[in-house]
Amino acid sequence: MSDKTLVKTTCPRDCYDACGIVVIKRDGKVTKVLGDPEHPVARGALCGKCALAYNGAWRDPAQRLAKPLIRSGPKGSGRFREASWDEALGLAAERLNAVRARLGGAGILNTHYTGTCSLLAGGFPQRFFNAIGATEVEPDTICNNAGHVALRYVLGTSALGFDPRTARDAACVVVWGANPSASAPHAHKHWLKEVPGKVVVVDPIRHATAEAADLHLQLRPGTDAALAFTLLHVLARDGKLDRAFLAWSVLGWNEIAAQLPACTPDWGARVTGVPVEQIEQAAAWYGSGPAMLWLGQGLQRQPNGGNAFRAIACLPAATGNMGKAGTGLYYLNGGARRGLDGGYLEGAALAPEGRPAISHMDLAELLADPAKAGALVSWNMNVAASGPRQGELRQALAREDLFVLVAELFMTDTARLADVVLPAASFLEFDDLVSSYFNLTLSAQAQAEEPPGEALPNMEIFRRLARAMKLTQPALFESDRAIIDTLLARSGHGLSFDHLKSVGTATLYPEPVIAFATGRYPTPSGRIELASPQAARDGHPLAPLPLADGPAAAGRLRLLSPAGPWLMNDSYGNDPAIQQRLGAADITLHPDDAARLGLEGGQPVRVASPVGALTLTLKIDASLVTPGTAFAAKGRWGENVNALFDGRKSDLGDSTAVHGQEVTVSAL
Ligand SMILES: Nc1nc2c(c(=O)[nH]1)N[C@H]1C(S)=C(S)[C@@H](COP(=O)(O)OP(=O)(O)OC[C@H]3O[C@@H](n4cnc5c(=O)[nH]c(N)nc54)[C@H](O)[C@@H]3O)O[C@H]1N2
Ligand SMILES: Nc1nc2c(c(=O)[nH]1)N[C@H]1C(S)=C(S)[C@@H](COP(=O)(O)OP(=O)(O)OC[C@H]3O[C@@H](n4cnc5c(=O)[nH]c(N)nc54)[C@H](O)[C@@H]3O)O[C@H]1N2
Ligand code: SF4
Ligand SMILES: [Mo]
Repeated sequence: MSDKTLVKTTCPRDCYDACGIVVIKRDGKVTKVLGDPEHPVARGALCGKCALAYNGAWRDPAQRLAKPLIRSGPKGSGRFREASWDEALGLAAERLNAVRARLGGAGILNTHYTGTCSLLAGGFPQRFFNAIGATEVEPDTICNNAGHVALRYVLGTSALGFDPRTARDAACVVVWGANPSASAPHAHKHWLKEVPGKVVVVDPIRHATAEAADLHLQLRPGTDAALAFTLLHVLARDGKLDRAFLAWSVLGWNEIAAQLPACTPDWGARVTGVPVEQIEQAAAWYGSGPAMLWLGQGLQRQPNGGNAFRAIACLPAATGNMGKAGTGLYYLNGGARRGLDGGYLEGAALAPEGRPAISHMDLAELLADPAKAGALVSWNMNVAASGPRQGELRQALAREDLFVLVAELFMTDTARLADVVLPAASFLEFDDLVSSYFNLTLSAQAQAEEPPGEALPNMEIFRRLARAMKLTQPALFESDRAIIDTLLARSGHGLSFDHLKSVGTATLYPEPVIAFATGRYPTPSGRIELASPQAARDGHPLAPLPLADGPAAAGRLRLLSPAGPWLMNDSYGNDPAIQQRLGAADITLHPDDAARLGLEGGQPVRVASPVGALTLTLKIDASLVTPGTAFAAKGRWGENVNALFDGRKSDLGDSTAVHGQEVTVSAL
């Protein structure tokens, strides 16, 4: 009889769902990783990609890095020799300390992001980078910073969204520029299906969530602010404004109202491509309320994404769809909602005054400059796959005198360009905490097995690196368990880690929490600031404008490259079962565009931008995209869509405008 045990843990990927997991062990060895049937989100099933990867590449000894590696061939050759931790860390410490002596801590660039979003493995290494004053390559600039900056102007915070459970009281849920069918598979499959009211999706792509919705507004990319102003025009025309709410809780309605007469449904339909009847229907459902609004991250990765966010955020303010059951706006629910002390976790107090930070959009250029960049440390991130200007970035990473240190699970494109590669443990191999950015829960990540070979969790990697560099601040050496206990104690929920491990996930509040129920907002005026004096002081328009990007220049298409269902950012591209489902890297065009370009489905095409070119297989689909727009999902290994992205910034937060990229598509 074999001895079967179960370990409850949590998926720490950058995903709205934060699924509970059950790990099945037989005779001490992990045999299967499954969704936890008792977990309210997972309901017994992982998403397709994790079901494959956690039972595939992530537990495949042939794929996992198990020993520290030191480069033994030319840069980028992929030739490494195995080394002891002492030797690898000794070399890294010597090189990093030499850069500090020459350029100061700022000469060391720190890139990190969503490899794991568990709290310690995602946050503790920041103590090290704060202590040495490294240049922070601001993680959110490659993902969601425009939205953060926009919502901080409007609401004073971007991290206090609706509690998803309040959807039971909603007559309408609008999903605007998010694609739960890929990025939040369980919210798509269960939460949205169980919403009692109407579901409206606003997205240039007809993805599975749009397909399943009551109404899909398939607008042209970058026309969202114009659509929002048109909806406001209709709401005002039909007497659906909440005058009392506007008077008490909103600053700057006059600046918005003054712009509405021109934003007629005919105008809106013309610039957005959405038929008048659909605009009217969406306004009627949203305006009748109670209505909820989910602002996606894809939406703000546009040249005017910040303005779009500010414009859309006028909708709940104008209709009073805030501060009551079944209403609200959601972008992210941050750690502070769970009482998590991020400053303590990341060692904010260790940072020197004015620690430098740059945008990912500027990384390739900075890295190429020996007078400014002496070393790059990359952990939780495959920056050679996820960052813009991929060709230039990879060339800069291969610079002979740049020291590149990578902590990874796998030999990624970035690791291949490293001087030293440190093997990291996966989430199945150490204890941690996970906090969903959608649901108001807190979960345990529990160790289910030992890491392969000599791999170590990020925390221990950076404790050892700090020691090798002769750093002495005690916070750099605090133990995992002490940090977990302190975080839990400070959170004020009375949770012990042992209890959390036994239940997997704790629901922190028994009833739905209504955000902004007091009617006060953490803005300077205490109100929702549709007109933001702070934005004006920062050199931005006082209030949002009804902007719409025009169609792509003649001969070009607007390329959207958001998440697909089978990859998780730049992870899982090395899993054979996932590769099989993905097939060849592809791009989807509308049949009108394909016909105009003389192209046929299935043929290889050359996709080019001013910064790079790629060969992709052509797919043709009359409903997925509208004419003028192309779709190619992000996240492939090897050269990928980011070879085409020129690194343009959005209007706020020095953030990525990747979905504003225009490309040409031609026969090979
Ligand atoms: N074209 C295009 N590009 C995009 C986007 C887009 O929409 N279009 N989206 C952007 C967005 S939203 C984001 S967030 C970024 C994400 O970009 P990345 O952060 O680069 O992607 P991830 O796949 O989340 O994580 C990278 C690596 O972390 C590793 N990893 C996992 N767990 C651990 C661990 O415990 N320790 C260590 N050391 N490593 C670990 C994984 O093996 C993986 O290789 O990409 C951006 N790039
Ligand atoms: N399967 C899977 N899940 C993931 C990820 C993944 O890579 N794969 N990545 C994770 C990460 S890091 C993030 S940030 C989240 C992001 O998850 P989401 O918030 O869902 O954002 P995206 O998937 O990037 O893009 C969502 C939608 O934005 C749309 N969009 C693009 N331009 C515009 C526009 O101009 N207007 C409007 N209205 N919509 C537009 C795209 O067509 C896309 O359907 O997902 C997380 N979950
Ligand atoms: S990636 Fe998301 S959907 Fe998939 S298992 Fe993890 S939390 Fe669940
Ligand atoms: Mo992201």
